[in-house]
Amino acid sequence: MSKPLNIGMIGYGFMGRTHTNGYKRVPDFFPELKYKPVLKAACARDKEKIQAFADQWGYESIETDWKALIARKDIDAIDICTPNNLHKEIAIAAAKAGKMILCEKPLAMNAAEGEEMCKAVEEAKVPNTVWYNYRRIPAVTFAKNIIDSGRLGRIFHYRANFLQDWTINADLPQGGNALWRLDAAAAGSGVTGDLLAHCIDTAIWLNGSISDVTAMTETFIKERVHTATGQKQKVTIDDACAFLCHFENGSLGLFESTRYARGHKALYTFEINGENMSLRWDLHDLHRLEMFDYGDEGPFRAWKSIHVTDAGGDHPYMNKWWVPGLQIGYEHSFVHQVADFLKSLEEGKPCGPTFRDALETQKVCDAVLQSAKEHVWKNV
Ligand code: SOE
Repeated sequence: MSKPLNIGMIGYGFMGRTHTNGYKRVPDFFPELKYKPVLKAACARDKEKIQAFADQWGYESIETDWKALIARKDIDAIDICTPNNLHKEIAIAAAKAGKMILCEKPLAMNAAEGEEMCKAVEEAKVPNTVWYNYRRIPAVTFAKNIIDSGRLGRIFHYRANFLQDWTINADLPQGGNALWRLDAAAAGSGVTGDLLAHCIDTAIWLNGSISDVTAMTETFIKERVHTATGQKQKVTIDDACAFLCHFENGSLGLFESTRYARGHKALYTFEINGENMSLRWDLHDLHRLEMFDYGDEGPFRAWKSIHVTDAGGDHPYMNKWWVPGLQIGYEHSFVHQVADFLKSLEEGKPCGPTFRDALETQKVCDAVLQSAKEHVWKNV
C-alpha cells in the first residue's frame, strides 16, 4: 500500500515547475515505490500568483508565509525553490520542525551558510537532498557506472563547460522575479553558483574531490538598473568564470561558464580522459555517451557513441519509460531525482547529493570566486 508524502513547495518559478512535474510523474512511472508524493501546499508571498500556480499544477492549498507552511502538521517535506538568499533560513527552520528538505541548487549563498544548513539537517536527522538534476540523466549516470567500474584506468583530465547567452542585453535589469539571478544580494554569485555549480557537482561525483583551483571571472556589463530602486547600480555578479583545478586523484580539471556565449542557451558538456578510455557527453544530445576505448583493436579503436535508448532498457532509468528506441528529456532528470529520494526513504539511506555533498561543491565555488579576486591558487 502506498504511503503519502505531503509536499510543501516554496516558490513557483521555473524550478517550482520542474520539481512539481517530478512529483506528479513518479507514481505512474515508478509504481513500485512505497511513498507517493501529494501536492499538499504551495507557498509564496504573492497570493494571486501562488494561487494560480497551485490551481494549474494541482496543489491542494496555498500559504503566503513560509513559516506558516513549515508549521503545518500535514506537511512532511519542504521543497525550497526560492532565490538562494532564502535557502538557509528556510532550511534551518524546516529542519528544526523535523521536515524533510529538498533544496534547489546551489545549496546556499556561500560555504559558511552551507555549513550551518548541514549542521541543522544532521542534528535534526532529517532526510535531505539538493537538486543537482543532471546527475540523473541516463547517459550521465551510465558514465558514472563506467567510471566506477575502473575501466578508464588512471584519469588524466576532466573538462566541462556550461554556456548561455541570455544576459548579453545591457538593458536587462538586475533583481525582480525572473532576474534575481543577476542580483548578487539574492543569488550570491553569477555563473559560478548558477551554472558552474552543476559542472562541479557532476565532476566531483564522477571524478572525486577537487583539491585546489585558480580562476578568473569577468563582469562584462558593469551597471544595470535595479528593479527595486529603478536606479543604475554596480553589477556584482560574475558574468563569466573559468578555472583550472587539481583533483585529489591527480587529474587536471578545466571548467568554463558564461552567459555571454552568443548562440548558446544551455550548452553543458563534459569530457573525461583516462589511460584506457575517454568519455564525453553533451546536454544537447543527452542520450548519447561518446566513448573511445583503447582496448578496441584495429579499425574499431575509434570514437563510438552509445545511445541509451538502444539497449532495450538496460541503461539507468530507461526501463521506466517507453519502448526501446524512444527518448526522454531534461524534465525526466527531476522525475528520477524524486524517485531516488523516495527510494532512499524506503531504504533509510541518504539521497545524494545530500546537503553535505552539495557543501563540497559550494566550497569549490567559494574557492573559485576567491581565487579570481586575489589572482592566486586557492585550496578548497
Ligand atoms: C539558468 O538559466 C538556469 O536555469 C539554471 O538556474 C539551472 O540550474 C540550469 O540547469 C539551467 O539554467
